Amino acid sequence: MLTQEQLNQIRENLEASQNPLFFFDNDVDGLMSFLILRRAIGRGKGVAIKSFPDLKEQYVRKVEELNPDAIFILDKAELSKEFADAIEQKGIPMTWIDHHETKTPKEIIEKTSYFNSHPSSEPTTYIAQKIFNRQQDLWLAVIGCIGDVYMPDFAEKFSEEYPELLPKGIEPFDALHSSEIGKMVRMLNFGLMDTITNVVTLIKYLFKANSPADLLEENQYTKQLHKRYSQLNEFYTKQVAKAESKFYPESPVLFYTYSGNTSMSAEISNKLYHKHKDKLIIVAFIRPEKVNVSIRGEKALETTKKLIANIEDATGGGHVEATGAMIPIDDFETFKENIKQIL
Ligand SMILES: [Mn+2]
Repeated sequence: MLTQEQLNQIRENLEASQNPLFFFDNDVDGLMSFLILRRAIGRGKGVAIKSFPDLKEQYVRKVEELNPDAIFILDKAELSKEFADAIEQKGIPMTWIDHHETKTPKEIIEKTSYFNSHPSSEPTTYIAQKIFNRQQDLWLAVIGCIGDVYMPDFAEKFSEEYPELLPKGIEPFDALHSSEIGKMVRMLNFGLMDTITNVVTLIKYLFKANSPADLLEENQYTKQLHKRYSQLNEFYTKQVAKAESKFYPESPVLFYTYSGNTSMSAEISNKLYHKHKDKLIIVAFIRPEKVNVSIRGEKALETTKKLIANIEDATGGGHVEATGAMIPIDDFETFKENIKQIL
């Protein structure tokens, strides 16, 4: 975990900025880190990063449009040289807060104030909450941490107040799959998979929301979120059932491919891993040009590195038990061959 001094430094960087711009990873941990910091200082704009694996040059346009005096990058493992160079030239200070192992070269990292909790790897949300320790944001911090399968020390306090949302003593992986907090994580992850207009509306609502009930209750502000959740939850449930129907119980690998309008490999693979803890789970979303893969298992990171080693344009990484990878479609056969090889 970061030291108190490092947390103070981030706080100083935040408070020194009149017009901060936050780039956050497009998932619940990224979103909650942003919300917690934004709510604490009461100013700033947020943009979800959709480029993978790094924050790419295309986002320089956002910087030019919003003209911030400081940039904060949240929960993103990699930063592209093009983006870092362009921002350096503009003279805008960058603060980068993350918890993943990074492959970004040192000379690029040094263009930023870099804070990383790796290898203990507490989620970015956890770091964000520890900067200001605001009790009114505790519920958002719990959602963000559980989204990254991490049980924070402040969960106990939350469980005392909301035992029906997060039973005391529950394991984080079980919390993600069988508690109301887990449902809220999926609601927000699915809410992020919506049109930009709807995502902006959701984020603005969350600037002011006071408690879990403000999300769980259907009202004029949460109507779209609930609608999106039930649509995507149906798709998700179907994909999980389909994956299980194609699965040989004696095989150590559960490999599943799907396509459609929405990529939700992280959610599907999390669920499958929860139900089949002893297997290696590989879920692949096929796009016309590339395949997005989520891998779960005891040795997911080690296996991911092996599976993409001989594929030049593939990228992949993440945590010990949970990774993501991108494979060009032309190399997908090689990737499948590699799966057979490791069996
Ligand atoms: Mn994260």
